Amino acid sequence: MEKLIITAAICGAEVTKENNPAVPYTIEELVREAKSAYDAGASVIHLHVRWDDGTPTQDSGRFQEAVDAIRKVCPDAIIQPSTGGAVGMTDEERLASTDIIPTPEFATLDCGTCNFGGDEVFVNTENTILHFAEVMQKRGIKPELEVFDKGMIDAALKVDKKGLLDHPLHFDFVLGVQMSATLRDLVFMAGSLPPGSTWTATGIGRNAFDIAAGAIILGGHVRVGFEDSIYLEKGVLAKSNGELVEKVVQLAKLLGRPVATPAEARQILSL
Ligand code: KMH
Ligand code: ZN
Repeated sequence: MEKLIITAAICGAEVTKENNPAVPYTIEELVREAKSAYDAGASVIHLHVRWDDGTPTQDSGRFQEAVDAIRKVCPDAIIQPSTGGAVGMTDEERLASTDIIPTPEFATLDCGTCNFGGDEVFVNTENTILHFAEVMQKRGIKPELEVFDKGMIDAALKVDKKGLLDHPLHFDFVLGVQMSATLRDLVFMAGSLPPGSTWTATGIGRNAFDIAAGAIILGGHVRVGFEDSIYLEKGVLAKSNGELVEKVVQLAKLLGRPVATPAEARQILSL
């Protein structure tokens, strides 16, 4: 089995310091959290940024500042800007996170519209998905295809049919937002991909580590971090993203799956 790629989603756009005081907002806090995750074994940093007051932004200057600062302490990490941003942002606003130097090697591409709790809807129309795929392909950015349910795999494959995705494809299954975070559904999703694809799984909230264990066993890769879950175990807040990554590293060790370095992750992902 391939070595395990661990992605740390260190910040997100929704979680706040009220949820967990260690959630990073400032550049210094983002650097601290990225370094804790990288030191623990993460090879990919999935990045959202905030203004100092916690407001999410896709401002390219803020991304540039964050990436440059993270790069100083995690020199070979794969930094993956979010193009999802926060609910309600325009497409152009969202894509601005990739307008940095050097052009990112990897970025997310969300493959459908989904409910985000209450009245919140994360909108990704077919034209948005096509537009993001076209821009990323032109600029040589590998998309991580974010899928929140099975239909989004099919939506991604429609984009692929138009020639807008370079192979091999890489997916991230986000389980526990729209579809349930169960091993049954993880197995179904993993079995629904074209041959040669790679995939990562993310379990939201209390399912983070069940899904991580399932992904490790099934030959997928794992994403954890404050964007997805703030608890190390029931009732115990994680003090850092590094603690969440460390728990995945322990699971991988118990299950006999070595963890990939950033160089190995680049090879597995064909970056
Ligand atoms: N914050 C969500 C609205 C991504 O990073 O591409 C979108 C999101 C997905 O987090
Ligand atoms: Zn994200």
